[in-house]
Amino acid sequence: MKRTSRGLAAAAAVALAVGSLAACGSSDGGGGGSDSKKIAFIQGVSGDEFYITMQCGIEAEAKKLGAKVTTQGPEKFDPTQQKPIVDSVVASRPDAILVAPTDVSAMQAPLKAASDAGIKVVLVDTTVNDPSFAVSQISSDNEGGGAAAFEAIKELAPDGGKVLVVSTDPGVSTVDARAKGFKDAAAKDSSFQFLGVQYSHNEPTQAAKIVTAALQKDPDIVGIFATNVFSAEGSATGIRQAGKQGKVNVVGFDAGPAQVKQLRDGTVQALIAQQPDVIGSDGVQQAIAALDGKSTKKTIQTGSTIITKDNVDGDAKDAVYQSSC
Ligand code: T6T
Repeated sequence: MKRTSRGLAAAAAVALAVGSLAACGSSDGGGGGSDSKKIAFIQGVSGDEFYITMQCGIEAEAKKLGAKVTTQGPEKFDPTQQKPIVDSVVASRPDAILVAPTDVSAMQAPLKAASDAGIKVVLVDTTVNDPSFAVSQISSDNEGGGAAAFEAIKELAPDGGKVLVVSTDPGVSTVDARAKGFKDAAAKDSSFQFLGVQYSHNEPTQAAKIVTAALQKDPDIVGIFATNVFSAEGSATGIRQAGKQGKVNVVGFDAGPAQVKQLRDGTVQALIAQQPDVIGSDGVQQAIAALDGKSTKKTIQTGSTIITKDNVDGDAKDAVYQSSC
C-alpha cells in the first residue's frame, strides 16, 4: 500500500499553563535572529508522537524560513488544560500561533480572541466549529480515513459481522470525522453490524477496558477501529487481555512506535499513518505567508499511508512517527 501525496488512496484496499492543573511541556526550536518571526506551536497533548513529529516538521521549516518556534502542550487532550496555555501564549504576543484545538466548542472563543489580538492563527490537525478567523486549516482526510479503515476490516473479514469503534471524546473534530467515515461506510454494507462508538478519553487503560468488556458481551466481534494513537494502543492491550490476538481484526489510526510494535506482533492488522510532519511544515508556510501579507490557502488536506506487516519495513517505513526530532 502506498503513501499518497495528498488525500487518502481510495479506501486503500484494505506554558506556561496557569494554575496547578495544566502542567505542560515546553521547548524552543527553529532558527532566526532577534527580529525573526515568532511562531508558537500549541499541541493537542504533549508526549504524543503525532504532535512530536508535527513539531519536528514545524521546527525544520521554521529554520529554513528564519522563524523562531516555541512549543507547548497540555498533559491531557483536554480544553480545560489547553485554554490557559492559549491565553498565556496570546499574552506573550507571538506573530503566529499553530494550534491543534482540543474541542470544537470550548476552544472557539480563546482562539478567536488570539486572532482578534492580531495574531495569525493556523489550525493544524483539529479544528473548531467556526474556523473563519484562521488564516489556514491543515489536516488529513479524516472522514476518508475512517472509510478506509472500514474497507481494511472488510478485506480482513469478508463475511462481515460485528464492528466497533473506540474513539477518544466527542467534540474532537478529527476523531469524530474518522468515526463518522467508518460508520457511514459500514452502513452501506448489510453484512456488517455497527456496534457504535465508545469513548476512552484518550486513555489507553480505558480503551483496553472498553475492548475487554465489549468482547465479553459480543465475543463474535470481527473488527475494531481505534481512531487514534492512544485508543489503538489500549484496544490492542484489551485484545491481548481477552486472548483474541489475531482473531479480532484491529485497524488503528496513526503510527506511533508502540502501535507499530503491535502491528509486528500481530495484535493489530493495519495502521493508517498521517503526515504530521507535513501538516507542521505546511502550517509554518501558511503562517509566514499571512505575516508577509501574501495569500494563504484556507484549507489544505495532507496525505496518509496504510501500514501493514507487509510494507512496514519497505515502502511504509518512513511513515512511522518520531519520538523525538
Ligand atoms: O490522531 C492524532 C490526531 O490527529 C488527533 O486529532 C488526536 O490524536 C492524535 O494526536 C493521536 O494521538
